[in-house]
Amino acid sequence: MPLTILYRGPTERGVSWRQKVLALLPDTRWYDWPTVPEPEQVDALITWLPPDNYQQLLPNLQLIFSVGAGVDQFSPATLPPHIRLVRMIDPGINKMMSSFVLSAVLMLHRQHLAYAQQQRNSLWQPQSVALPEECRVGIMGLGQLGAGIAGQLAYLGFQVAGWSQSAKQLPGVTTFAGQTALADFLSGLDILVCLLPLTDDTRDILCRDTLQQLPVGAALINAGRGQHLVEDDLLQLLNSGHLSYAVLDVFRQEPLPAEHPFWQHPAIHITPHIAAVTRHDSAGQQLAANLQRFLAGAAMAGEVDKQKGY
Ligand code: NDP
Ligand code: OXD
Repeated sequence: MPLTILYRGPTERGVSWRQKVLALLPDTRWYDWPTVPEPEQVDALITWLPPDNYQQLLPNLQLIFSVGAGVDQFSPATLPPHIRLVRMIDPGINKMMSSFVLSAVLMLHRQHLAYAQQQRNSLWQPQSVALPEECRVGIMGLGQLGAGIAGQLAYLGFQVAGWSQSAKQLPGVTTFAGQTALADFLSGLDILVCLLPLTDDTRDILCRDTLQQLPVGAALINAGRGQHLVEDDLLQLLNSGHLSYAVLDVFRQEPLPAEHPFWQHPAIHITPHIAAVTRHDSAGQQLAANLQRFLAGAAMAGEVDKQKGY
């Protein structure tokens, strides 16, 4: 049976993905939201955010494809058993997240945020200079994104640690697993990078209790989700000097409201959720290949364990 797909998102990306899917699976029927002539025929929904009441609207839905790597917006554990959830696994996302995290680590390591402030005050004042091997970077989340980035940081000479749910072995990376190892992981870091998925276990994980286990002067990079971070706790730890800087790409409310204290804080560097952006070209190919796997009854890349939530 050919598939009927409902796509919801920017038109340009829809055109590109439709072409790639039809090139591989020419019998596919493709609807672009909000035009859904036969909603009961829709097998697969491709979207970043699900439309209201989509499960009632699409009674035969079998598949949801997130256009991004994260799936928390679908509340995976609440999906019925017959709906499978697939996140975007795409080399383009990996490359972009790598360049974001590497640039943020290097910016902190070489004190560029301090120099940016000094420049605003015409202040010529060298900061301490360290070699990469004198800087300890820890990655929370050693999945598709975190594991590769940990390896790249190790290659650059940084001391790298990683923390995940299950035990891992990665060349050049000291690994920690599970809640019981979190304190040991945190206590030896100069820079903490959050690349966790948002689940019930990871919501608010970047709170006072966790962040104050970092050594004094450590910095935070959050490219996971805004709901990982307890914002007031971060402000207090920056203001007390326990933490030196925070580089934040994701926020509890996006766009970040104009009156939010983060905007004017001298120790916070903000980017507008751009660490990794799904690309039309490579992601479209991944999507088409996954649909082909689905029709062949094969395992799809990035299918989410709905109970785990990632
Ligand atoms: P993966 O699912 O591949 O990896 C998740 C990692 O987190 C795994 O190593 C997993 O451990 C670990 N983990 C999950 N829960 C826990 C926990 N309770 N304790 C310890 N470790 C845990 O995800 P990706 O690497 O593909 O993506 C990570 C997240 O990055 C996405 O979910 C999304 O939120 C965010 N993201 C942000 C973007 C941006 O632009 N800012 C862009 C893309 C993604 P284990 O391996 O043992 O299961
Ligand atoms: C994603 C994101 O999850 O953009 O892909 O945050």
